[in-house]
Amino acid sequence: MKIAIVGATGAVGQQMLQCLEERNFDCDLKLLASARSKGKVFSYRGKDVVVEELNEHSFDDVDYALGATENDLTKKWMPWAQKNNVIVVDNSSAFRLDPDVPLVIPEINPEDIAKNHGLIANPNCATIIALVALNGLNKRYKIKRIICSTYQAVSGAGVKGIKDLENQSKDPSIPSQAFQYQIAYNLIPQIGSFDDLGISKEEWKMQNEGRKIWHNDDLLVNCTCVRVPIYRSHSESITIECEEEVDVKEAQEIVAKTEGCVLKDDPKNGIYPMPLDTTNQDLVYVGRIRKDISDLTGHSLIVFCCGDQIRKGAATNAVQILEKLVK
Ligand code: 11C
Repeated sequence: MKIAIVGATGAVGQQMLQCLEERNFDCDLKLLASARSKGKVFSYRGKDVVVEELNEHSFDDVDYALGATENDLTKKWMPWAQKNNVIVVDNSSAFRLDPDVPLVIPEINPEDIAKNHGLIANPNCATIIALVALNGLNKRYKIKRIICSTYQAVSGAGVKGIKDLENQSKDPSIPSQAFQYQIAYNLIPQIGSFDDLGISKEEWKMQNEGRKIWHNDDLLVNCTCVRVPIYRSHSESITIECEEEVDVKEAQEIVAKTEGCVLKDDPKNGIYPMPLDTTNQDLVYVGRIRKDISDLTGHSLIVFCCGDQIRKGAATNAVQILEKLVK
């Protein structure tokens, strides 16, 4: 079996390589990237793999591909993969809302993988982390509405975002490559461009993608997405309004049993999720679970969650989909 990683030298592509290695994925690997990275060498399961330049013949001998490129480039190479009947798990947002393309979080809707026509989309990182945290609660209480504020790591903007934080932490006068403003010692309440309603592209994703993943077209989401000077874990403060009345103790028990989650909820003893603790591992930490006292019906709950953006928010989720596909 031959698997290609497209965009293999970026932050997500490199993490995909590491995830495959950690999971001892038995395959021949092809690493594809731009001309600039051609010839770089990486190791996979004890063998050297040389990065090749992506072109229309790259997929001639490939069975599956993991996509980790920006939307424009993804749209360019996808027909080359499809021409060769390659099954693709793609991390870009280019095809996520296409009705023919399943959008999958394996802990939530693995059954949708079987509906694929050669392409499965990986959701946005903030969406994955929130929905994994909320999935058990959604099953029990049926979430109608989500109000979310995100604290998103610089890794969401790729290697350039990580470099900006590294550089500016030492010298704030170094100009940003990935952001409109200095990110060290600052935060930026903009991720993606704004529309006429004043809502950014990133802020639409949790509603649009959440509806598709949970198969609930009535889900309402109001999101404020903020970039913060944290390297690679996103954090999210989330209020959920549910059809059923909620109970804090029961909600904690549900989260503790939810696949992909770890309950970290003993605030009086200083136990709650923090982005440093979720860095470089695959689980979503959930805590600060409490009633929303501003909703007198008792149907609303507040949670705080953190998850590694490059791993569960991107590469790990894609590799989990691939594992289910090849089974
Ligand atoms: C960020 N969530 O933190 C973005 C990165 O839709 O896959 C991923 C964008 C996406 O900037």
